[in-house]
Amino acid sequence: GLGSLLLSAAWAEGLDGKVIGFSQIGSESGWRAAETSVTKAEAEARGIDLKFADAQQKQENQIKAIRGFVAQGVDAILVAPVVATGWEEVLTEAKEANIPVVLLDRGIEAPEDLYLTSVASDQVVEGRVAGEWLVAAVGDKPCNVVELQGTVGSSPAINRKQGFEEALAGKDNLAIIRSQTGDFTRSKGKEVMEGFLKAEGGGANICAVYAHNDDMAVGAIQAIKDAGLKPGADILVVSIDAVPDIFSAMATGEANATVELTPNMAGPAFDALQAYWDAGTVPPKFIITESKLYTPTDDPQGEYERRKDLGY
Ligand code: GZL
Repeated sequence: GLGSLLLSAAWAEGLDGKVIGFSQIGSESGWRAAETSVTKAEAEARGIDLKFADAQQKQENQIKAIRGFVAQGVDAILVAPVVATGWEEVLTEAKEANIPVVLLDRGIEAPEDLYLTSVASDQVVEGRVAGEWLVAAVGDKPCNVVELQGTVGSSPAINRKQGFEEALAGKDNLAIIRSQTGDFTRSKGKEVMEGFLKAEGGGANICAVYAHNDDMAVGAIQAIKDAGLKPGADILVVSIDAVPDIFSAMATGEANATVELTPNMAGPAFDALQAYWDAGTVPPKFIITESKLYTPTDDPQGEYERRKDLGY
């Protein structure tokens, strides 16, 4: 009858007309820019009215944006939390307003009832996959590694460091001799790598650089070339994200390995919200996306082509 027809129409309606706020960190990296464009496309495809707020990598701007979404009475809030701490107060305000929160691509240290679910990779696994690749690549040769960390206090920086160190544990031919944040950006990654090269005999003492994201690796590659060395050969380059430009570097032998991070965290987030609203389905607290290793033997040119139009 008409009732069931309306019900099925409502079901089919899905998220059409829903107003969802998105507190995005900024556009510090190519990967972040791709996440933003993919999220907007996913929202568009579902008829969602997405309210977008760019925080220029400042937590206080994210907190302001979330407060604004609560005041607006949005239906849900997506947050990519720039750092792991300091969220309890504002997320409690969202909870008290009965607005579900979904975390994207980074985790937080807070009671789990403050968010409906979190869509992210297992960042410890990412660091471990990167480390295991380097261990296999160097065999028993001595190898001094320098590390470009992500944003201080962010879950990826903490977890990717932990995973990499786990992979190197017990391998006494490998040592992390310098480690500093490049804040996930190309320019800072280049600047910090320049400092490492100067401090280590122009790079003669450095066998590999591990960057917590490809953008810092691309910056480091430039610094290595400026120092007259061959990235990918004199100094191995391993990083995370699988952005198009790291595949270009692989195609010219200037990068050696990356661990893929999908920019599409919003798709699973929107699906979880739809099931929650339509059927009361409570999602798992953590929706983990895949981490896949890519090296120059994996058709880097083809991988570049597949990714170049996703908004990186
Ligand atoms: C990881 C994500 C990181 C990317 C960087 O999930 O938060 O933030 O690896 C980005 O490129 O800056």
